[in-house]
Amino acid sequence: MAGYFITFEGGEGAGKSTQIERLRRRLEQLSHPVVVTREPGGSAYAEQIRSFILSGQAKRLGPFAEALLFAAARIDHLDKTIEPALKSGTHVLCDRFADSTRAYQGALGDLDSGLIDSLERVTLKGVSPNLTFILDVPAEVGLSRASARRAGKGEGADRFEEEDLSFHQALRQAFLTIARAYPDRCVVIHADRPADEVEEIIWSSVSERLPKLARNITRPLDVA
Ligand code: T5A
Repeated sequence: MAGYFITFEGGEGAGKSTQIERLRRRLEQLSHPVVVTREPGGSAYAEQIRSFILSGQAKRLGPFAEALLFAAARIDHLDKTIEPALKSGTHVLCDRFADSTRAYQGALGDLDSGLIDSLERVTLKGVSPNLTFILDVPAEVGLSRASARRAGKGEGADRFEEEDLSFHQALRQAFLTIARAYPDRCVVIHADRPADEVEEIIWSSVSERLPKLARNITRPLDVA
């Protein structure tokens, strides 16, 4: 018995956290055990690396070194949070995962895709999401949502929000390229629409792709 691993990807302010919370609620109403987590972060050491990266201190090391830091955080996250949950039959909803490294660090610099493949191979050791939602919004829309939310909390832009518009536009294309490369795993959701509508689209996709998740559980799941 293993849990399902579902990741949410997309540019800044695409609505990932909002939709993860809504999916968590739906799954818990059906009595499924669920863990919500995020990257970078999701475990004690990975959260420390998160603070270092998002403060902007790692920027001067360049995109490859930043990619290594994300990978280091991911190793701890997989080890301490994701794998134990999946092994115990708990479903994992993760706000960003390895696709973000490919998209962000790829869009930031000329990182050889073979290098990213190798890094992924040694970091993930075969763990791959069962399903990935790529929330797609125009870069301007996502950035304005993210900045409104941060302004509401009295926070400034972080390391990646600070990058210019052309970076965020390249990022959007990078996620769409990933979706085309992995059609069995990735579902692109046009997320520039009300959150309720996005939620319904995600739920029908979950029901279609992972039908066991859309049912109430009255006995232990067999989702091997
Ligand atoms: N990163 C991460 C890398 O460079 N490489 C990597 O390998 C990894 C893992 C993480 C940063 O690290 C980078 C990517 C990121 O820049 P973060 O703070 O976790 O930093 O940033 P994000 O993951 O981008 O999180 P955000 O909170 O900015 O975006 P979300 O979660 O996509 O959006 P959400 O749900 O918080 O919504 C943002 C605002 O929009 C509203 C919400 O209420 C909220 O105010 N909203 C909507 N408004 C209108 N319509 C909708 N449909 C809406 N949905 C949400």
